[in-house]
Amino acid sequence: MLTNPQLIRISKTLSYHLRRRPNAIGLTLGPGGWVAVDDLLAALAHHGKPITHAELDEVVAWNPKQRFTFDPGGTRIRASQGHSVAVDLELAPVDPPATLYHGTGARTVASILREGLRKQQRHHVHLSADVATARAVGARHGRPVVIQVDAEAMRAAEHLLYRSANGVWLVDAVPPAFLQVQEESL
Ligand code: HQG
Repeated sequence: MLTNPQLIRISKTLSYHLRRRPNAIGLTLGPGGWVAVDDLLAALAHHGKPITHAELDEVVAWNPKQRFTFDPGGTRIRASQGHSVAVDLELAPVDPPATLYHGTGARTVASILREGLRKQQRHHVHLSADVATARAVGARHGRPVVIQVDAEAMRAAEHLLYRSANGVWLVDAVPPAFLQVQEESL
């Protein structure tokens, strides 16, 4: 059994290499962002960050945002979202609920309303299905402000929206016309 600090530390290592810097430990993400579990464990061991298969299983099951997914056979693993390396997650576009939410820090709101939501370092703009999650995401960037996204209108305008295995909504960009700041955020 891993302790909480160990779970967090391993989780951060996995996020880093499965989303941002696979090549730092000699890995290449395959189609869909998948890597063989055996390759991942060998690469981590080779770079002084050894974990056992059982520990990997424990971290994947524990992760509060279910950030990592095994394929059905359990031989491959990937991060469900949040990548900054070029990767095609091979997700199919899904019809979104009428409204989605984006949480951000108060100081970026003006820029977002002017330019729309941009993906910055990540591969997609991340949207949440509920206000509470959006607020928690926003709080990582200062005083949180929740912005409503008219997902229904985006879909009608042929924008493609995707949902990751762990329920995060992903889109290329959101133009300002589809954005509205939640009144109670102000
Ligand atoms: C902001 C976490 C100025 C955007 C969470 C955000 C999420 C703009 C920041 C996931 C802008 C990017 C993603 C514009 C967007 N002008 N600022 N035009 N457009 N921004 O971390 O959405 O822990 O890349 O509002 O749960 O905060 O990684 O994205 O503040 O799902 O698993 O640019 O990260 O998941 O920041 O978070 P991020 P995010 P994990």
